[in-house]
Amino acid sequence: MMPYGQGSPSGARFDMLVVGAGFAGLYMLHRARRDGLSVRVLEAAGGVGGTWYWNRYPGARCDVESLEYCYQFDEALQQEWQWSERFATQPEILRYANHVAERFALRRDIRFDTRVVAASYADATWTVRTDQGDEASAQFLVMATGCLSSANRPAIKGLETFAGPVYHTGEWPHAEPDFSGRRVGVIGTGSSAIQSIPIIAQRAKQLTVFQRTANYTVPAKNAPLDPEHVARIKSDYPAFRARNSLQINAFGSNMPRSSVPARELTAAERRAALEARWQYGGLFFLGAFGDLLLDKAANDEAAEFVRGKIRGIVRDPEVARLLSPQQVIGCKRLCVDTDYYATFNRPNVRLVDISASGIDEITPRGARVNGDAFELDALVFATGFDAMTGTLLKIDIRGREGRTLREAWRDGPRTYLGLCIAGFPNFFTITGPGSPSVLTNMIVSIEQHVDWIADCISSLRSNGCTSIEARPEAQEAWVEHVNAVADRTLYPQCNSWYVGANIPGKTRVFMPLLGFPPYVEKCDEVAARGYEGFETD
Ligand code: NA7
Repeated sequence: MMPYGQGSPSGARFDMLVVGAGFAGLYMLHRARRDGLSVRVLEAAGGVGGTWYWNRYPGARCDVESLEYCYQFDEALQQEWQWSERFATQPEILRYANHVAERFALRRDIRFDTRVVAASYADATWTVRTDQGDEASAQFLVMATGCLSSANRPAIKGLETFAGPVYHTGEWPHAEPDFSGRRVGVIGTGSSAIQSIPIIAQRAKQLTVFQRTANYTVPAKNAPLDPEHVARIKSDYPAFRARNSLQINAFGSNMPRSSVPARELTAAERRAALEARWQYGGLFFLGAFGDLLLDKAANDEAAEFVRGKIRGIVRDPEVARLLSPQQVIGCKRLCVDTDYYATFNRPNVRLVDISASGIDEITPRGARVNGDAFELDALVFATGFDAMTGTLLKIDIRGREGRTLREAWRDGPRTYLGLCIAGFPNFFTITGPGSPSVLTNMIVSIEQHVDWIADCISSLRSNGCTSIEARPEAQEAWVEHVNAVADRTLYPQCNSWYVGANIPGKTRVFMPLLGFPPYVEKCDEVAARGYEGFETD
């Protein structure tokens, strides 16, 4: 058996156990340790970084600007770290995560290569079992397991017979596959596919893209960061952060969402607004109108604008038609790309429409669709994740009286504030379902959750309490609130991973909560009212 971190025996007891050493787990460890708690982090991977450890596929990059996609809890850290591009690449973000781990001496309290398989609560203690066959226990258990950390590997007939290598973008090998001279197939056209396809197309002899649903993507307009822009931001970084935290998605104050609804603009003004944001690049496109995600007519106009761009870029009209999405724009996560549509003008790239009935089967030499055979040497699944709940439900989590999380969430996830679950005392989820999480700059949401959890534990301790648990009625009201907010928007209309539609059999529920600023206000208010909606003991 391996020790838990340096010098700690297996089976040891801590104040807090944290599952995951991505950005959430790293900051939770730092903050809880600073508050005087004994903490251990258990991490399945061989290093820190979470999402950015696993998603090493070619072209992987963040779609939130690098000056915002980083911690703000330490002014010296945010001043000293130098980002090189507007949107950081995966290797640069992973270097940053390692820098943070080094700078705050975090590794000594992290046990790597250790997957948590079970966690159960009894006698005011959480006991966690790992795939290394040992256990540890703690008063508090914090799940920092990420929202997109369980790869979705669809069961396609014959897959096991394929003669070549099979990859998943979310579990990319450390040794970069060599696609030169190879015929590569990519399944999926979500964000991971849209980032990797232009690069794979440059490396492979031939690239075949199997598309089930066309997706909207806007240009990143990525570029090296201008030192003057960086200096301006860094001259008052806290003020920049404060402006961003007032945005609905907790980022993007440099190009805020318009407050003007589309119907109050002339046709020429609407087009100019969309064109300006297309040229600016990135997710800001969705902020062109105040009601872009509220009003179908406003949304239709933005969607048609993108389809017009596709027709202008892609030379073959039939390929342009197939690449043109028909659903509401933005209700599946908008993608941000570099040269995605133009890649389909390359002679070595072909698009296969599988919207009617999917891939019939994988054979040793390729894939068969509608009776047509496509010869392939390597297969890339860019098929996404069992988002937000997948990783939590894979672990056998048992709360009071042995009740399992799987049972508690049979009809979809139910939480109070996306932080706690009735029946699961002293158990916290960082960026859990029911919190703004994936609709925001994740690092901002992570810091807000970690600080809330740490403050909550400090408050419990100073009041002589040992446990906290969400009340069922507060949880029910919260679930209703999350749904009511989503139902006022166009978000629930698509078959997105936000509603779990990408996973066969998953209960359809809109999982994240829209609106960072009111959410923060609510969390602060709950705390100020002595943890309203919670039972403390
Ligand atoms: P996504 O966005 O979930 O995309 C997955 C893609 O894979 C999407 O095009 C899916 O089509 C497709 N897919 C999923 N299952 C299948 C099957 N069985 N057959 C064919 N195609 C399939 O995952 P990503 O990794 O690209 O991005 C995840 C997030 O990471 C992204 O939103 C950013 O926040 C960063 P569908 O649309 O379901 O028809």
